[in-house]
Amino acid sequence: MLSQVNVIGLGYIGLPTALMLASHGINVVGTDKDKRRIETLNQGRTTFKEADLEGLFQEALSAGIRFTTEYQAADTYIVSVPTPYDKFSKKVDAGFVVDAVKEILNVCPPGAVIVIESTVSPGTIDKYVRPEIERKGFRIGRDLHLAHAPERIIPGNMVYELIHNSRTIGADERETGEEIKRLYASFCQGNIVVTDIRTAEMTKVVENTFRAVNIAFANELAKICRHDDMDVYEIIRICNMHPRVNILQPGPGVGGHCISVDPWFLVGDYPSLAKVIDESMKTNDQMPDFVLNRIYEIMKENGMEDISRVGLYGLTYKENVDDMRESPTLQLLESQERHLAAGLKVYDPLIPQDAAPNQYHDLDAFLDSVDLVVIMVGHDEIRENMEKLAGKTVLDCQNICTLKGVYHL
Ligand code: SAJ
Repeated sequence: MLSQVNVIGLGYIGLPTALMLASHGINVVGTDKDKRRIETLNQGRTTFKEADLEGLFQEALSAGIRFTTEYQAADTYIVSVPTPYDKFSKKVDAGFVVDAVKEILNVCPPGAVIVIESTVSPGTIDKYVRPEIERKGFRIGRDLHLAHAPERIIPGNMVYELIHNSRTIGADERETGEEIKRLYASFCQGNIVVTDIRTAEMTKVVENTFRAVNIAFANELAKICRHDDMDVYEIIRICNMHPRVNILQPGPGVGGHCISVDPWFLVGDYPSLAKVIDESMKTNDQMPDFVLNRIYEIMKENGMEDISRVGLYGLTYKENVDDMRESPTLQLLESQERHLAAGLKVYDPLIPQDAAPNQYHDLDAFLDSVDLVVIMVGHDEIRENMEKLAGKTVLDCQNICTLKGVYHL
């Protein structure tokens, strides 16, 4: 049986995974190079908000999980570090993964398994990880083993999905795949499929690309419907009653560190082949500007002139999370038409810290300072306080407002 797991990278994916393993009887050490993050965890506090994370954290602490900035000697390493994309080439930037693997090679005992959990484009492990290991004189398959186990959990429901989602494990040898499957099966009740590494790499990127393309389709429909004053939500609702149609929802843009990033890997690697994907990503990326245009249209229609009397309600990348990575609100504020956004007020009930110019930390003060409210995110707290928007002009980019006379995308 596996005796020690070292989880590298304690962010949105690494931390819940480490806690889950620890609370299911696995001896886990979590490693992160960010000293402040480690200090916070060692003081008994979690580093972000997520449903049921706190309870899981307490269970893992009782089970003896440790947090450190040092890499450990362990039987299994789970690498869960960021994989951004290069803004110019659109290709995956595997730098953090390669750095983590280099550090692991300094401490790992013979026979250890390195599991890359970070999302990478197909071929990344062959191209960047294997050569690094071989350069250090290790023989893969003999001195150590490689696997890829991309995660599928959705922020906002991570703990539940860690337990219930199915997973994919890619490995060179069946035995390694089965060993890693047993490790994840300590907590995962979903199906765990074992395949090869490149297939696992590709499936993860394809899943997120499918969602990005579907959202882009919904966003394009919203634009078409706006052009001729049709109700896109009603149209999608009716279309989705067809047994083989399942269109997602239009929105003010696509954020987060997955759907707005991973499909670019395919565009970067296959520029002449990934046409639909490329156009979809551009469509999604244009949505914050589309919202900015809508703001100006609505201001004109209502005789409003002062952009500083307009407020963006919601700053996170989606509902009920405190994660602002690539958030449509931040994209809008940083739009190429930035001068048009200058002066916009901002408020998000889930963001207590200063994150944007003209940000309020109190809902009433925010509402007092604006005439036009733009609902950017569908937080429960925003839904629950909807009656406070009575009397305001509202642009609802999430189709959640129950008041009459509201504008939509
Ligand atoms: N969005 C829309 N319309 C929709 C659904 C989402 O505009 O109908 C927007 C959201 O508001 C948000 C963005 O898309 O800005 C992404 O949100 P999301 O909820 O679709 O996805 P993520 O990024 O939180 O999580 C995704 C998930 N992937 C899939 O559903 C295929 C999750 O399962 C992955 O684990 C995660 O990416 C990841 O880490 O890769």
